[in-house]
Amino acid sequence: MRLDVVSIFPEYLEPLNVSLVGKARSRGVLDVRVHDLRDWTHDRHHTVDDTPYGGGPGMVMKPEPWGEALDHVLASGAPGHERPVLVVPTPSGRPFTQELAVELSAEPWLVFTPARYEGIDRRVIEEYGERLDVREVSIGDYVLAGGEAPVLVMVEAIARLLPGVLGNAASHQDDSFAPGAMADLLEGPVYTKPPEWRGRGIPEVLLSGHHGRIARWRRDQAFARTTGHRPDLIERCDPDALDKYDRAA
Ligand code: 6GU
Repeated sequence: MRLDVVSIFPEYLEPLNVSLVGKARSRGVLDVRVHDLRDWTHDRHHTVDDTPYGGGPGMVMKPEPWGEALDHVLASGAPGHERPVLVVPTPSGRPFTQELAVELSAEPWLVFTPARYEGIDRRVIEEYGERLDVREVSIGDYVLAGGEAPVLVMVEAIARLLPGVLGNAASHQDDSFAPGAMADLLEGPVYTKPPEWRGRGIPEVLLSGHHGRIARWRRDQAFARTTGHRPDLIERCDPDALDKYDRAA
């Protein structure tokens, strides 16, 4: 998968060289290219923003540098892969969910446009929306100073789904929010050695070797945690996904 990121803070994207995403890059699973938006400015001060039409606080990112940057990135597409999905991080976007991460992980090419200030001149989104699949996406109900941290969040969520990136393919099968048997339930607690730490032991059932009882216990823990932390997930879950034990709880 190829990923391009255009930003006025390319150094903010340095963590893409680290850990899981960094390893995917060095293994050739990911081709990540970070671009400095200011490379497509032509004035002495490398200006990327200006005051908003209609007045109001803050600044708006000018369309011309974005247009030149995106034209440059699009022109570098390999034959057969000329049209990336354009991911535009914005607090006014659609929610970024595990479902969207799965969908985007199937794309050969994603281009991210993290903005600062009050966002990008609307005409840029209109212009590329005529040629590309454009997704305006928010990572949650809070406001950040810019889209770079959301890009790191989204790339990590997407990269770990790519074949050959996680050591163990089974390790995301029962993730919180993964589709499947534990769908819509948060993951419960986990334990490892030593068997006793500061006087605290391990739940007996996990030492029993009884796979049926262990699965039952994990499911009950997941249900209890979801009820406590995210009652909204229980409300909207398919009643058939709850079993008789859950309903009794
Ligand atoms: Cl994608 N951008 C900004 N600036 N703030 C956010 C966000 C994105 N998602 C949640 N808050």
